[in-house]
Amino acid sequence: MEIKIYNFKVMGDQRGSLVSLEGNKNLPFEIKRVYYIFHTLGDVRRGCHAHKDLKQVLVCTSGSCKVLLDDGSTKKAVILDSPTKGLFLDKMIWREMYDFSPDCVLMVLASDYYDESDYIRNYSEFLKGASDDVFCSS
Ligand code: T46
Repeated sequence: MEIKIYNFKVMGDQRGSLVSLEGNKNLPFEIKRVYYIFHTLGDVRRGCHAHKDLKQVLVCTSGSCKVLLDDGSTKKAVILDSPTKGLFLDKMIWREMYDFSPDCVLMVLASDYYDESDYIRNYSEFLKGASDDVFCSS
């Protein structure tokens, strides 16, 4: 599984720093939704699901957290600890976010509106879908 991290261009001057995110420019899709996760307790795991179609980019605008990515055959963990880094989460990737620092603000840019029917919240169901995906693309 390839992990795609975007290193955003920082526009800085003596006043501080600025990052600009634009759909279909420095992000790989049109942005239809933005949400952010904050005040998360350090010992909880969030996510624990996959999406059938949704694509997202995760940016830790403050603090840090870890993200486990699982494509059904490989698992990789990534630390997000900079507002200049964006982690691409493709469809059909099981994700778990954990080890949130107290000041963590995790901003998520999403390719579509909220739709509960796009979630796969059962790991066995995800594995079946992931292996179907492999079968279809071979
Ligand atoms: C994901 C990871 C990275 C909404 O009403 N609208 C929304 O846009 C979202 C994202 C959530 N909700 C509701 C659904 C639940 O009642 O907010 C509640 C918490 O959502 P959830 O338990 O799905 O949150 P996480 O942190 O487990 O997962 C979220 C996203 O849902 C998910 O798409 O990939 O962050």
